[in-house]
Amino acid sequence: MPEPSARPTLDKWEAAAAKEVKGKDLTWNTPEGIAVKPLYTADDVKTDPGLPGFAPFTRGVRASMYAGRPWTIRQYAGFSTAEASNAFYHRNLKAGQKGLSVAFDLATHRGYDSDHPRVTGDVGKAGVAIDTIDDMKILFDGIPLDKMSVSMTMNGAVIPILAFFIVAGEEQGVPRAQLDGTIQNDILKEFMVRNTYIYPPEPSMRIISDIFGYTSREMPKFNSISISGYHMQEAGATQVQELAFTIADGQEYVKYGVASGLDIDKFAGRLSFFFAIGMNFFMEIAKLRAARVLWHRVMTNLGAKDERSKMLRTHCQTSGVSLTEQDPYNNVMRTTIEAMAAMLGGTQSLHTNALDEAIALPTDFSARIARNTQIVIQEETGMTKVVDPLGGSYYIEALTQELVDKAWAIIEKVEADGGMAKAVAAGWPKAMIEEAAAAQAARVDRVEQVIVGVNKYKLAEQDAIDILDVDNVAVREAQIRRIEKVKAGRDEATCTAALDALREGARGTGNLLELAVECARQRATLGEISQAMEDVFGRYGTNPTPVKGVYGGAYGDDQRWSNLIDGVSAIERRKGRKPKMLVAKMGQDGHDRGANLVSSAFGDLGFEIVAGPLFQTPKEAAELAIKADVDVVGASSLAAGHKTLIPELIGYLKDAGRTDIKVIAGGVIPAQDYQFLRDAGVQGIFGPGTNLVDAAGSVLQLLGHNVPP
Ligand code: 2CP
Repeated sequence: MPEPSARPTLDKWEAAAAKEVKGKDLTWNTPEGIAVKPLYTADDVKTDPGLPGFAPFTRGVRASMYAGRPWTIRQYAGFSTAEASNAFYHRNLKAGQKGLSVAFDLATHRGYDSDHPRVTGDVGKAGVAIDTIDDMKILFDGIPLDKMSVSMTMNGAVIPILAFFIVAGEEQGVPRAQLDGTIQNDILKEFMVRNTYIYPPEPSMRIISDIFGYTSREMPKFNSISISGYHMQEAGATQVQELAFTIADGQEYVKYGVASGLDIDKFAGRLSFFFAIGMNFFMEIAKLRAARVLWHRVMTNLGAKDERSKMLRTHCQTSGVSLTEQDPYNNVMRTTIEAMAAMLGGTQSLHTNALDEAIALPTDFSARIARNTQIVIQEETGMTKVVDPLGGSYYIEALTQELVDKAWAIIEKVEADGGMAKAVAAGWPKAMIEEAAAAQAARVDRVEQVIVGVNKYKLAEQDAIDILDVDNVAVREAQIRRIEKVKAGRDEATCTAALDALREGARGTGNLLELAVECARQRATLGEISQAMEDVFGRYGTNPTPVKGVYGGAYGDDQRWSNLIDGVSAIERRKGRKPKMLVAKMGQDGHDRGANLVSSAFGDLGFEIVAGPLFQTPKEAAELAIKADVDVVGASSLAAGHKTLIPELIGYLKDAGRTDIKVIAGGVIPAQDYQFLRDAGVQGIFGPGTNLVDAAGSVLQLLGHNVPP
């Protein structure tokens, strides 16, 4: 070591670096507004991160962390029937997975039984169909619910699903006090980004308090909520937005729980979190550390005394949107990098995405690689042997503090507005996320942000990979047979009485989960339990409001963009009105990032956009298209319903004599399905990673105007 006086100063380093890069500014301005410098030193570290296992838990919630027990390898899965999903779980557990995580289909999420006419395209797609307690029992057949921790991603139909889970335990001989697991139960982010809500916000918040009350009393090992930022990042949020809104959501739930009469330290220890881990490696590590600091601060302010109540425990999932359909084997590297960020950030539980997850549910092959990514890190690398190995890194510590400060400013704004429920109702968090999404889309389309294989280093030709295709007609028929069997075998009078009691409880103050458990015992279906509450609460719906000017604003006087605007004007002159497009979301798929981006970009080009409501049937979408007299319908599909829903839409337009209305499809559509859709009459298909400027050129061509390349 040189003597302190002989050590080079920062000024000297700056001069040396400037000389190397000929004065180029090396500051990296990140999307969250952080100016990342090329070098960090001890001068940048303003706070002592303390020790792991001690407040404010910057360095982790356990003293020994992974040296004592590695994080739980918990792969999120579920598809088609309970039988198929159960077999998949058994195979995965045998191969080294440690905890379960159930994915439900969208019909289940939205509280519909598989025989409901609104869900023909959704049953068994993107998750498992659960209609009755019998389905739930089959799902966990041979899996002891007192030993295996089970996470269930359910928000809308959270009451019937949790009731089925409790009764499945009972009928397995496991008392509910021994049930170990987590329910997502996070409705605020549903209203912001994920959209699988059923009821309006107020009764939805009551449901959450009822679940806190019941589980804190009856199920001490069960995590009553998974407060989720994941879907915000998937929808386009920056890491600061994800962090701030997630912590603010958590704060709001605690306030509601306390207002419902619960003692904060009786339920707060079982609140858990869920974050996305994207490709900004150090930012993600710092984000998890910052989240723990923020939660500790929030809970201290809310009066929690028990340190466990202030400890942020989290699940993480590698980022789905960071995966690409193009050159998909790159996704293995992306997921590995993200998994390392999650573990270096100190996650408690982790899902690593499969390489084909940008286009379909994983196959056994892709699921194995995803799972083994975690096993290799845990068992081959020695990375788990040291607690918080990045603690004390100048950059990580400085970034952690910067994220804390930036997120805190947003949390304070939320508080000033009266809390997250009010902010969500006012709509500004959603608008902020959508603006970030539009800005990001423009960066990618303009190649300011590189995505290998998509906007740089593209393959001339690409081999198709094998993907899983679910025959949802067969799944639906099997589900309907089981619903009929369960209904035929139950005592109608006691079942009706249990449902009536639930309806009354919804009108009054009875605990909804407790009442639903009785309905589940009496073999009421998920649809019936949901409907009993819907009779009182109503069903909630909103219309999208696409952001304006952000995507187009990024193009300035770009020549191609100007050519497109000229093209739109040419069509307007010819038709005497602007070209008109319905952006349609059919089925129970609430993922609206793609639809909103298309609406924003095409709106900025001068199209008249009809932003269709979520959850339309094909018939409703066709009627809206005809009524609005659009030139083109853009059907956005992210949850695998396209092969059923889009041909039906085209059928209705044809029956109405409106074959002049062109139908295009966009979203998560595997190449294997393109010919099927073309044969059904789809005139343009835009898969994942589509450049919106290219897409606009194709649509203008479809409308009879050729835009110069
Ligand atoms: C942990 N333990 C330890 C140590 N580490 N004991 C001694 N020494 C250690 N070093 C203890 C814990 O205290 C705990 O016991 C037990 O071991 C289990 O550890 P855990 O850390 O609590 O892990 P876990 O059981 O896996 O729980 C993790 C979470 C939980 C995060 C708390 O909420 C969870 O599993 N969440 C998963 C959520 C999920 O899968 N979501 C899927 C999203 P005690 O409990 O007795 O203290 S699906 C995503 C899609 C995209 C969607 O949403 O649509």
